Amino acid sequence: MAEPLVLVSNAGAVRTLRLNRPAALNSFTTELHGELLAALEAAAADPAVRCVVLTGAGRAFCAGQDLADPAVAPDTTPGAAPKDLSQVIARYYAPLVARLRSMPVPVVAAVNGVAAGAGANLALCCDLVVAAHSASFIQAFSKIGLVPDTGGTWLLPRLVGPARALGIALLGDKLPAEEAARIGLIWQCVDDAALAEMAAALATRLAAMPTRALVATREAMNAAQQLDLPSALAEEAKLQGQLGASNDYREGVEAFRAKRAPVFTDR
Ligand code: T3D
Repeated sequence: MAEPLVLVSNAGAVRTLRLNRPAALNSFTTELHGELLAALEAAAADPAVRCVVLTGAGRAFCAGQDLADPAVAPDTTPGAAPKDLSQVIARYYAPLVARLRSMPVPVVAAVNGVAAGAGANLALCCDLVVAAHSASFIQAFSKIGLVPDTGGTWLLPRLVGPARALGIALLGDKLPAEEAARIGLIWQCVDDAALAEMAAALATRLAAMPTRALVATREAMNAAQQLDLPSALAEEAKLQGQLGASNDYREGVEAFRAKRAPVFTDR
């Protein structure tokens, strides 16, 4: 039987999804897309999962689209019709971004090596991005005549501002993890040897937190990008109204008053 393209493991309430095409730097084929989306759906549907970690097998996180995949690679035969990449994006990448950005639990990217093209933006779609010191981020699209996809045009200017976003996207240079953390593209850069432990500790911490409040925070911050202040205040009031009726809020306040650690259970 063929090895899975996404390795799934559990540690307590943390589910780790490991992209597993190391010989091709975990680049995306249609099969990998299918397995990753299914693994994310399964994690989203499993009440025992309270945080997801996304990482890569081998020396890379993900090198984006597999450029050797005949389904998408240009046919260089003279006169051959061009492939319609809009279909590839609509069918595979857009659903992946939508699924990641709407997960009912926080998602941590543990970027263990190079993250290029769609692979870089896959990582940036996650809620917190921790990268090994030797990892790097490359908006490789411009080098092959494409525009950033997998949410790159939306994410990059929001994360680092329009000037840096455009420089990163136009030049397609390798951005080392340390620099990515310095400019606010990612949450943290850690020693290579510490990555797995740090990502696990972060995920375990998030898993013990009030999940609904974390997810509502992500959603409110995303929504606020499009809102004026009065509308953002109204959105905060609406969410606070919902969360104020939750078991987790009651538990958080009770635990505070009793000077004990809270045990959050809502999801
Ligand atoms: O096309 C569409 O469907 C639209 C969607 C597009 C989304 C995208 O992601 S477009 C961007 C696609 N990705 C890239 O352009 C990145 C291509 N890869 C690289 O630039 C380099 O491989 C890296 C900078 C990521 C790493 O460089 P390096 O020197 O560490 O490794 P390498 O030697 O280049 O690669 C190692 C192997 O992985 C090599 O195979 P081999 O020679 O050992 O058999 C290489 O061909 C393979 N590999 C790396 N990236 C890809 C890949 N194979 C297929 N597709 C790849 N993207």
